[in-house]
Amino acid sequence: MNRLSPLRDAYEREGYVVVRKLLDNETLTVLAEKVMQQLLHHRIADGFTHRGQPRFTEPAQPDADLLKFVDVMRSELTEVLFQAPAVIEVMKVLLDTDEVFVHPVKWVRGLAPLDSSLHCSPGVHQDFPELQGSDRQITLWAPFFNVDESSGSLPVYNKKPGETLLPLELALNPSGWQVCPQVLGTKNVFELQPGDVLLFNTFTPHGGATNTGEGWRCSIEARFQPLADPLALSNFAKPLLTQDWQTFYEGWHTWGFYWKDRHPPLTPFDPSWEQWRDLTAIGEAVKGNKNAVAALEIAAKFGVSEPVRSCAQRLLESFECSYDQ
Ligand SMILES: O=C(O)CCC(=O)C(=O)O
Repeated sequence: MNRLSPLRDAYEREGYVVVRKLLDNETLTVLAEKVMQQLLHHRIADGFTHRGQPRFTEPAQPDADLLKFVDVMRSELTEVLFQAPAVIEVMKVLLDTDEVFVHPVKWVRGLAPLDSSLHCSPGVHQDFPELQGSDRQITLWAPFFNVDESSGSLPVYNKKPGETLLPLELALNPSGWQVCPQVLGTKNVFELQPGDVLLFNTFTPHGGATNTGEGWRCSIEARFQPLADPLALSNFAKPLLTQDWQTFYEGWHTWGFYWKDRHPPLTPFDPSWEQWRDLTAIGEAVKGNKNAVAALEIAAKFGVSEPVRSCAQRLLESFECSYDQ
């Protein structure tokens, strides 16, 4: 493996790197058309903006299901896109390994304009606590249509060399938390075209994209790691938005269950971090911190034990009462 690769040096130094024109254009175009078809079908786009993004139109009813791109995610082409030799070659260089593993779960996201009813943007976070397993995991983030800072390109932040987990604070975003702004290094945001990718390490802070344009920022993401590194079992448990892998892979010809006989050593998911978040949100809510509301909603729904769920629910209700007064 080429240890002196400039790409690898840049990745190791910054925690991220942009690679232009990496993804297969034909495959990406077919997937982008599927994204557009879904937006048109739901009547939340009506053509393209001058920047080349699907132009946003308000839905009759704001509904979170409009942000679920099941068909695109279930398409075998999403797998074809990331298993491509050119992509795997780059991963081999960045990971300094001959054997790369592509995580089975891929995400497709639509980020609606900031002032719209469907705007929903994850705050600045690190991937590791949710994904666990290998500390060398790489996230690949790629837009389906042109994107720049104002139309929602994903920001990545520098951090100090060797730093792993960064401190969190409560925030009113979909996860309820964000990395404390005071520990973040420089913010970096790139103008990207279809085919370009942003690659970053599992500890690299990223998120908080803002889309002040008129269009949808639509993106796809996948994760990669050395085959020999550990993988948390939760990454295999279930596909996103589909009941099980059998259903997910229905109709696939080549890549269905590609991981069955070739996957990293599996490790249990460590729930202590999620439990810490739920209990801290409860503790802060008791002290009257209204920034705990989003984290409480998650604790009320997904908390590990019934007392945690009901306690979070009661606190939420007490906040709602105090808002009413
Ligand atoms: O697309 C976004 O705005 C967030 C993406 C993200 O959090 C990720 O790729 O881990």
